[in-house]
Amino acid sequence: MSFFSKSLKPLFIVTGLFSLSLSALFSAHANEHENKHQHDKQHVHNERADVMVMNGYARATFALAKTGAVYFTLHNQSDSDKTLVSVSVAKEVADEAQIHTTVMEGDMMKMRELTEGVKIKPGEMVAFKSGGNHIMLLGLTKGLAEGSNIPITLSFDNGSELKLVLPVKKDEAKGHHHHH
Ligand SMILES: [Cu+2]
Repeated sequence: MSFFSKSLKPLFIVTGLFSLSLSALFSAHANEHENKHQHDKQHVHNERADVMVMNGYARATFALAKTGAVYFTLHNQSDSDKTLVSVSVAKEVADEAQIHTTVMEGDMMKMRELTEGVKIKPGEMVAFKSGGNHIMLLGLTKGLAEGSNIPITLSFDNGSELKLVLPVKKDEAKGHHHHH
């Protein structure tokens, strides 16, 4: 019995520290993580861009949050490369929108701005999701309330723009067990 408690205790502490540092990391980015299941689709088609946006939404935040994340899948339906070069957000919502990616540095997950954008090859689908490429909203004016909508504009290298109004949704992964 005493052998058990001796050998189990250090393991427990290590696990606790790990999840603590993880949550500290993610809260810095308004929990830019999770959200795996989404069922309702929305298709916004723009003739000039020839890029379709699917499953777009912004993740709901707490009222005082300063950062938020937007996710969607882009489908290039044209026969030439398209690069998402920048994203802008309505001033009433946030100061700025950036294209981010998530990289591992050692055992740390970090966010990086993709200043050259994200290229989508003809016929290809690129998902912007938690733990990967995503759109980061910086300087939120009042957090993102579930059920509201946010206007954002995607700009492509050929000068075309996609104006979207995306729903704000709760992180569905929350309250569930973590699946890997
Ligand atoms: Cu980010």
